[in-house]
Amino acid sequence: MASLPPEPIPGVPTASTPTSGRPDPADAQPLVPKPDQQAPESVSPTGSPTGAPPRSRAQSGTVLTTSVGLPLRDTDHSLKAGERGPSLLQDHHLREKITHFDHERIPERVVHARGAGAHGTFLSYGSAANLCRASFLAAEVETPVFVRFSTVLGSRGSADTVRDTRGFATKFYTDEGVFDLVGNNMPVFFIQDGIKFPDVVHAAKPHPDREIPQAQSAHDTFWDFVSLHTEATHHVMWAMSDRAIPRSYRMMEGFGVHTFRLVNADGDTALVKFHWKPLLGVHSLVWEEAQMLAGFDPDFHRRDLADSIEAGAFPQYELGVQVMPDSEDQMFEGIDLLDPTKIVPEELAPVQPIGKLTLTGNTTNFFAETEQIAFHLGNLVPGIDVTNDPLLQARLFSYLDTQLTRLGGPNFNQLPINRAQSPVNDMLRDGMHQTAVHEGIAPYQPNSLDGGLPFTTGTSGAGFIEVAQPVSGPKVRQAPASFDDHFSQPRLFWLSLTDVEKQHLVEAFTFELSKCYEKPIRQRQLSVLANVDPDLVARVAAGLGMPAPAAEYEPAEVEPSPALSQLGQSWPTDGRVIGLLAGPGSSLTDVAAVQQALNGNGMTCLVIAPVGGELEGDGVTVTVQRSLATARSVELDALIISDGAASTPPDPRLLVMVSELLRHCKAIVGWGSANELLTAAGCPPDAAGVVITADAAEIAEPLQQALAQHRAWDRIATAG
Ligand code: HDE
Repeated sequence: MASLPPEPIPGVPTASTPTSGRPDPADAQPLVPKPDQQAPESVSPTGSPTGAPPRSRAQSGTVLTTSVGLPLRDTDHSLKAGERGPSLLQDHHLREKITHFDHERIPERVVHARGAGAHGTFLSYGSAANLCRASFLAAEVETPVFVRFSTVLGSRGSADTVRDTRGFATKFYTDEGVFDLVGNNMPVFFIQDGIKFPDVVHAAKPHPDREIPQAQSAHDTFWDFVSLHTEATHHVMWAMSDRAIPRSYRMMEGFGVHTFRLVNADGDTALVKFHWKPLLGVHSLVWEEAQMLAGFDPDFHRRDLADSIEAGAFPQYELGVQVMPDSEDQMFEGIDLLDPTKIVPEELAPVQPIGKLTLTGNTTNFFAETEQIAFHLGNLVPGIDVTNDPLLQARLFSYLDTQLTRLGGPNFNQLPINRAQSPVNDMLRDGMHQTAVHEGIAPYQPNSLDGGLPFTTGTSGAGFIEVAQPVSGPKVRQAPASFDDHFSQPRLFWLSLTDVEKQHLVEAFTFELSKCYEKPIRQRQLSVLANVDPDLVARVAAGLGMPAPAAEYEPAEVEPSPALSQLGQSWPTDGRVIGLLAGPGSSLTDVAAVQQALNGNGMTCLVIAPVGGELEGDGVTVTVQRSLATARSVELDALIISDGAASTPPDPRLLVMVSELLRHCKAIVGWGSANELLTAAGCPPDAAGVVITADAAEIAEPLQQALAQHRAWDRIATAG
């Protein structure tokens, strides 16, 4: 045991350990990348492999230079007229350094500004090959991808765990060009027509006068908008549910939201909805925990993603499609497939798996990759086409347009992270930040001077073909009558949840509406909820201390969809974060054995002790990863209390930790004297998800069982 090296602390900043002295130029070595990092593929701006190592875009050499390679003798003193004199205009290094710094920031995304990204691969099962001719969906094809997860409302520096929809955007670098699947973790959207997007975003963003609240929907303008646009009700139900506070990006579903049209090699079409299913299951935080995390660790989701990739617990998701016939009316079982506020319940059209995404690499440089990536719904490949969903149609315009401001010109697809990994031969020329060096003199079509290049694919069948969908009708600013049903699916969602999930939803509505100053807005939203369900509105109204209004419409007859609930199954425990409490009285042999067993099982076990440094004894050294000054319960999925870990009386910070874990329904296991700490913290002896064993060897099984359920929800009483 003593010969094993102590377990590392996740998130170590660099590949090599620094020295405590001042670095000596004589020892200069080129920078070594961290093993968990990946970089954009080395292709030219026009998609040709360069053969250069991915690191060739990083800085080279060991000497400080200007941006054009002039070696510099000093960078701490500006050039002055005498030691105490003013700076000289001729100091090029000063001006270059300051000028570049002055322009380091670019506009953040107008929505989805806060995000985290990772590299990975998509392995196609081939099961969609009969539906779709896209080459990347043929059997066994592996396609490099980059995924960016995001919140919607907050600014770039806002907290990760706010109540919000999450973006789940994937760029597939296929051999037929880039395909972007730009989805969310909720399958429906607030509005049915993209022309309202600026309005809903203006309502949801902070109030323009004081610019508060940040990254929140709990304010008057948001609820004003959604109570006046009742088509938002379905998305609002999802946003008030546990889906809006995911435990991890690794544990949330993704949805394409709109209906897409797939085309196979014979030209047959089908309507589909895309789904990402996380292999770890769909899991959420509880609201108090999410709020605490926003303060204790605003980077919680970003850190979780990076740390798990670093630890080799690679996040995985299956891509699946719900397949519906491409009928003339584009309806399925009475559901309008062009209405993005509607789902197709999985019980009516099962999600058929077509491939698996594995995230294997962290970014080398956040700005170059996560910030500069530019998604666009119009990045399609042959075999995948759009439908007439009016939300989707507006997005086709927006995603290209927004990059012109954000990335400063029309050549954003030449940024390394956006480059296609297949041949690019466009006739787009020049513009700000052009990095391709185009050859030839005839960028027009047809031409005879450049040998006719580039040729279109014509009728060869290799190119992208828009499905020749017939269109007709008068020019109108109107929605179809089928878009008028705003309440049946919110009701379907409500009725599909378990009692605990319903309770959380009621609490979320109550919290958010309580934050609205204006009573008429609260009243109006209660009237909307009355049309969803009488029990729901009664419970929210009770929490607000207001009378529950009567429904305007008869509640719709709907069949619940069990697939919408997150609970009731067992899930893998990979990448779960476990705190292991140790103290001067603990057997370090046991502590080290437990930590190594958990880490070996794909979890991350953090040793928590009264102070930092190392614990030594029994011939064993254990690195302390969190001291009581830095450890908080919200970072953990479960706590293990080793025998002898707590002093008598226990440190008050431990009592806080245990009581938070209990409130948040997290597993607590321990051995030996662990009971004493639990009793001191007021833990009932029969609390669900709490197990104390006689010795260390017995804790693995109860811990595994508890974690597989995610949380011990039986601990809370529900009204249901
Ligand atoms: Fe977006 N959306 N959106 N959106 N969206 C953007 O594009 C927009 C919508 C989504 O990680 C912007 O590059 C309009 C639905 C994600 O970089 C912008 C409409 C869904 C991301 C934009 C919608 C999404 C964005 C901001 C209504 C789920 C982050 C910066 C017509 C299916 C992508 C940017 C990333 C980002 C416009 C509605 C998902 C302004 C006009 C529905 C995941 O172009």
